[in-house]
Amino acid sequence: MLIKRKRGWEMPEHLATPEHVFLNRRAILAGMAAAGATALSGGPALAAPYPARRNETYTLDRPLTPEKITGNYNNFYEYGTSKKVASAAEQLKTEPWSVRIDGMVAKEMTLSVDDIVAKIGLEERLYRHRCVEAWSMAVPWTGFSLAKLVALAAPTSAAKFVRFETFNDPKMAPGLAQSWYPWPYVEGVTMAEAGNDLAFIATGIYGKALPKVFGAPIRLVLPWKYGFKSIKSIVRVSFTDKRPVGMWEQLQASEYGFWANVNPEVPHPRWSQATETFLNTGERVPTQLFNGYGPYVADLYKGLEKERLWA
Ligand SMILES: Nc1nc2c(c(=O)[nH]1)N[C@H]1C(S)=C(S)[C@@H](COP(=O)(O)O)O[C@H]1N2
Ligand SMILES: [Mo]
Repeated sequence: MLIKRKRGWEMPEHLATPEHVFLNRRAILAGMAAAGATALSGGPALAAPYPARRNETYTLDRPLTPEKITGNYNNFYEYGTSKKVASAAEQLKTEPWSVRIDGMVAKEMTLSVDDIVAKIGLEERLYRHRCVEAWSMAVPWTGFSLAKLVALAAPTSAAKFVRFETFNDPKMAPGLAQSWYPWPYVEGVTMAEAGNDLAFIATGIYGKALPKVFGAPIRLVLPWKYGFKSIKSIVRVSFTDKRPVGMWEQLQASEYGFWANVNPEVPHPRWSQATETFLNTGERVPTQLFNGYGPYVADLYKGLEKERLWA
């Protein structure tokens, strides 16, 4: 091969491919294709959605966590309570998959993930992720801002919240037969949160479509909130004037609330949130307010100080 594209998530963030270099490589590759070059093993892949161009707005203060770590340490309770659910999650059937958009919208609709991607397009972003259990990772998601999906859905002015729901088919996930959980997995955000550019819908990670265990084929990513808000394998997006009750809130409201913004100074009832264990290294590092995303999101919570914003 004449050109080997280095993968950004394999190197520290400061060494990752800057956007202009990436674009130049694409231009070179396109030029070679036009010239009839045959050396390209991935010819048609030039038109494929992965890897997507990186949006450099969001930068990391730590190295990316390799897939061999993040793909073997997951929370996906539909497949059990252990972190080793990757092989069980292979039962998830992602084709066909459709997402129902309903509630307070101009017109309810059902779209395939391919339709959504074709209409909106994809970009890559490097985000930190902080689980409420006090572990953390940093990963390259591919997807688009949730605001673009909201625009596509065209909610009416009566809508105040977006409610997300995961599939609920025990044939695809044995955990769903466990009746002590109030399935399906549900999560929600306010319309203002949904309109913040940081709120992201992921269809990919590590430069390819989401492996099943990460919540294929389409999931939410809210990096300033505890990880349980980032609902996986979404089948339904509803616009509503009632605050959604998430599955964890329904199960244990004293520990898991609606807002769940990361705050090192507000402990979970059973453990401190002051620090987190970085999955890469096992290193214990201080947790940051809003997981370090305060400059982007703190304004969302002005005037809401009486709410239980932190758990
Ligand atoms: N449907 C569904 N979504 C979910 C969960 C889950 O169990 N089911 N776990 C949540 C939690 S607690 C975390 S930390 C993240 C984990 O995402 P990851 O496995 O891709 O790292 O997914 C969140 N989304
Ligand atoms: Mo989590």
